[in-house]
Formats: sequence, C-alpha cells, structure tokens
Amino acid sequence: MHVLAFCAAFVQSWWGWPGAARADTDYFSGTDFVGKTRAGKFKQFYINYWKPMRRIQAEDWALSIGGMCENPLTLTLEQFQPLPLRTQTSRMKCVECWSAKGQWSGFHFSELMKLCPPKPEATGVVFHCDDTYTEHLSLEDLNHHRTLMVTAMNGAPLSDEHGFPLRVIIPSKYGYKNPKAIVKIEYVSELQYGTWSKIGPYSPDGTILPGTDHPLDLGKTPHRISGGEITDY
Ligand SMILES: Nc1nc2c(c(=O)[nH]1)N[C@H]1C(S)=C(S)[C@@H](COP(=O)(O)O)O[C@H]1N2
Ligand SMILES: [Mo]
Repeated sequence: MHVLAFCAAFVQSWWGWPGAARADTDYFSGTDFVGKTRAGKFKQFYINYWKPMRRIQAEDWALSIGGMCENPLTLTLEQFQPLPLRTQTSRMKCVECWSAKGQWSGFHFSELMKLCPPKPEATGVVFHCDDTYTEHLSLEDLNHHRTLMVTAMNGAPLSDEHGFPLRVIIPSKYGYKNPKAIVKIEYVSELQYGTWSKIGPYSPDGTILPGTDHPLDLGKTPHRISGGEITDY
C-alpha cells in the first residue's frame, strides 16, 4: 500500500471517519467487553471504567454482602425484584469538569440493610466492582434520601456502560463516589480510600466543591456551581 493511503486508512480508522457510518459505535461495540468511552452517543454522557471488563451476564451475576454483619448473604438479580423502586432525576458530576443528567430508578440502601443487617461497629461499606474498582461510602451517606442503589436509567435497565446491573447514584458527590457494576458490598468500621483517592488528589469524602462545571448536555458551556448536588440545571 502506498504510504499516503496507509496513513489515510489509519487516520480514518482512528477518527472513525467518515463519521456517519460509525456515529453510534465505539471501540467496545459488538464485543464482549465494555470500558471507558466518549464515542457516539456517549459524547452526551461519558463512560468511565477503571479497566475494560467482560460484560456482566444477568444469569451469572450475584451480589455478595459481607464484612461486619452477622449473616453474610448472596442475592441474585431476581431477588431484587420485590424491593420498592424510587425514581429521581439528578446530575452526575465528574471531578474532571463534565456533568450529565439522568433519570435513575432503584431502591434505597436501607432495603439491603434490612436483608443483611450490619454489626453495630460498622460505619460504612466498601463497594467492590467487576472492573476491580473500589469505593467507600459511610452508612450516613448511603441512607441519605437522594442516594439510590440504581438498576435502571432513563426508563430502561442500566446499560453495561452505565454499570449493569447495579450502581450507586449519590448526587451531592463527584462521579468517582458512584460505583458501577457492583459485585460485592463489604461492611467496614473504618473509612477506606477508594481507587481514585488512593492514586490522585481526590478527597475520600468526594463532596462536590464550588467551582465551574461543563455540562455535556448543555454544550459544555461553563456553569458556576456552589457545591453539593447541582440542582440549578
Ligand atoms: N466500577 C466503576 N465504577 C465507576 C468508575 C469506574 O472506573 N469503575 N468510575 C467512576 C467515575 S470517576 C465516574 S465520573 C462515574 C461515571 O459514570 P458513567 O460512566 O455512568 O458516566 O462512574 C464512577 N464509577
Ligand atoms: Mo469521574
């Protein structure tokens, strides 16, 4: 192949040009894997995954709840069906500037505490995710009325990209405190650093600070935010 033609082919495959044919696909489309992406429809709501991971199959998935509790437990997806669902619209804000809004449905963490009560010493949980991501949240934060254990987004079951089959949505905290593709919940008695707070300058608390936001759904135009959950737009 002529070297220029080779370069053109490389640029074409790299940028996805001509755009129209590949507008809604990304690197992981049509594969057994899912991972970080900003392509196609995910330009409107970026996808973060610490590591690419194999898509979770509903029939293979089970959630184990353990750590500081009397009776560790394993729940299948079907066992979640009876839990009362709530729906809320909230914005998720990543510490890396962007934000996006979604309608989230799920159950309250207190439902899991009823099924698997923590020991009195437990003060929080560590979420273990299928891509080896981990994050800690206090029981107080988990029992906040805006915190949801999410199973559906915008009226459809959670996509693999957004964390099928179970994720946390906690709108007052940066995205990194919203773990996805959860496989294990561990009750703990001490605060623990999650994946991002261990390696970067990100506080283990993760409350959204005052500053400037660049909402993907509003053309990334800068919006001032005053800290905590973004409710103005
Ligand atoms: N399992 C897992 N959950 C995760 C992450 C991750 O890398 N792995 N990234 C976090 C970060 S930094 C953000 S901003 C949000 C992004 O959520 P989204 O991919 O649904 O947009 O997921 C959070 N939850
Ligand atoms: Mo993030």
